[in-house]
Amino acid sequence: MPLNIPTVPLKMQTYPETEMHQRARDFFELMSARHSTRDFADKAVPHEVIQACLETAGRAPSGANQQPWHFVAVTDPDIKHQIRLAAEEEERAFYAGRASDEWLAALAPLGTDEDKSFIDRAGCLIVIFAQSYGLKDDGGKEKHYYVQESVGIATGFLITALHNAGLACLTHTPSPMGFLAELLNRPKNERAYINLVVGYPAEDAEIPTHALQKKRLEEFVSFV
Ligand code: IYR
Repeated sequence: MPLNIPTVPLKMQTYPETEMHQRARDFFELMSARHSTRDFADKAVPHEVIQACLETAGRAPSGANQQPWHFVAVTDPDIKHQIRLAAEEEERAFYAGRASDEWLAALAPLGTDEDKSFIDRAGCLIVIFAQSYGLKDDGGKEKHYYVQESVGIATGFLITALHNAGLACLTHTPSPMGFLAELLNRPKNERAYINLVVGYPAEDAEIPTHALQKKRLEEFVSFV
């Protein structure tokens, strides 16, 4: 279909149907084994692997292709520790009253609490920022579209890429998260979106059995 804009051919691999089935099932198996964990090994993660996974995140679709995201990969133990301390301060307030009883009840099967010592252990934090608007070279603002959706999709790409590479992660969202932009000196157009804790899983890493309770396809899909 000719478009009246500059174009290039879409170079995308397609497969015979039997191969499609196999690939779809294999990918399901791979992703079914992905779970958030808080049990990380105290071990550095290879920089090149993090970089390649971030490249993958950067290939996510976004509103008007504006790519309204920024990722800060933190491996410096001192900065990680500062982030841990600031996060624990918010989490203490959260568990001591900021969270509603209904919220705490929903979290009960996960066994979470204000202890975020895994931030010190995990090799890397990838702090994901959403750019509510863009900053033009002349200092002006550029409106961004579908920011939350775009950054959410890029985060999904990243989590998938990390799992594919054999790294575990946890989507940590202390609330409020303003301290992350402050500690990492991010510009005023950026809001922290998720603190993604990344690392090798500990040898004895566990997950709550609750995590295995996934909805059956019929419960979350309709075919029309
Ligand atoms: N931020 C808190 C609470 C928390 C909230 C949700 I929603 C979770 O899925 C898990 C935890 C914490 O990290 O402990």
